[in-house]
Amino acid sequence: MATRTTPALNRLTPAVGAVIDGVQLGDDLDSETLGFVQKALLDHGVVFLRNQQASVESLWGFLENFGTPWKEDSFGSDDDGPEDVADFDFLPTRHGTAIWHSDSSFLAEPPKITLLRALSLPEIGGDTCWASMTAAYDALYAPLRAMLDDLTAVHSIDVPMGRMGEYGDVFRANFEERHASQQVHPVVAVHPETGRKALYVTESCTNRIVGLSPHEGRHLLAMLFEHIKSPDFNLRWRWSENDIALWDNRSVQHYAVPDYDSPRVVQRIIVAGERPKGPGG
Ligand SMILES: O=C(O)CCC(=O)C(=O)O
Ligand SMILES: [Fe+2]
Repeated sequence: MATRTTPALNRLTPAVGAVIDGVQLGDDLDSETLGFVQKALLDHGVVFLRNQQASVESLWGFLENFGTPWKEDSFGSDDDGPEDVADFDFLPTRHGTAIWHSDSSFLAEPPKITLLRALSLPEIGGDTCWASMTAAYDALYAPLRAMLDDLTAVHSIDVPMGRMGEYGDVFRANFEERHASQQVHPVVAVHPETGRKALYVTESCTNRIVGLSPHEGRHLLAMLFEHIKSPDFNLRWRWSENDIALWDNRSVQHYAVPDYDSPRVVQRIIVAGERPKGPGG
């Protein structure tokens, strides 16, 4: 039977983020409530739902409304199911995600959506920040936006893996069996559903702009990386157990603050995405 709810939405900042109350995520949402969540995600880039108790199977079923779910670390294996989603402690890998990024942008087809549920948290610390790449793009001077619209950039797994020390080597070995270590993506990606433009270069993975000299590219990227960190475009979420964050990697980036040294256990599921397209197609 479909679950009947009265959803309510509270925005966190003008640029990014909203809390949804009155919805228990799962595979039995009625179509109106599902549409409410889908629209909120498109409108606000990241949505938060508190006290979410649904089973992993049921969350997986919920995500099937958005596309094809994958387990958190598969980087595109063919036959994931909810039984593959293991509870994951971020403690050992926390420095790898303490840098602004959009998930796995080093893939040809990066995941479009990520779902994270906090299971067990440090007493303090371990907040996560999200920033709107649409707002960051819109805030740039028009001639600069026009220039960026025509550029592409190289995203490489080497940069984040280097930050993860010994864990990086294990990830890289598994990854390289299936994928090239770098991809070229547009600097400005057009969201396939909203048609809005968003900056799509990340401090985590983007190491070069195609066609620019090394010093031009380095300085342009440094300027953009500084720009997207502005508090004008971002929020900081203080987690409680059983919070779910659901975000759209095509319109936001995130940064996990590594200021904790006790276990921080989550469940994480991603939804397969498409190759990003620039304004020129
Ligand atoms: O630790 C976190 O809150 C988020 C880590 C991260 O970057 C991710 O799950 O994609
Ligand atoms: Fe991430």
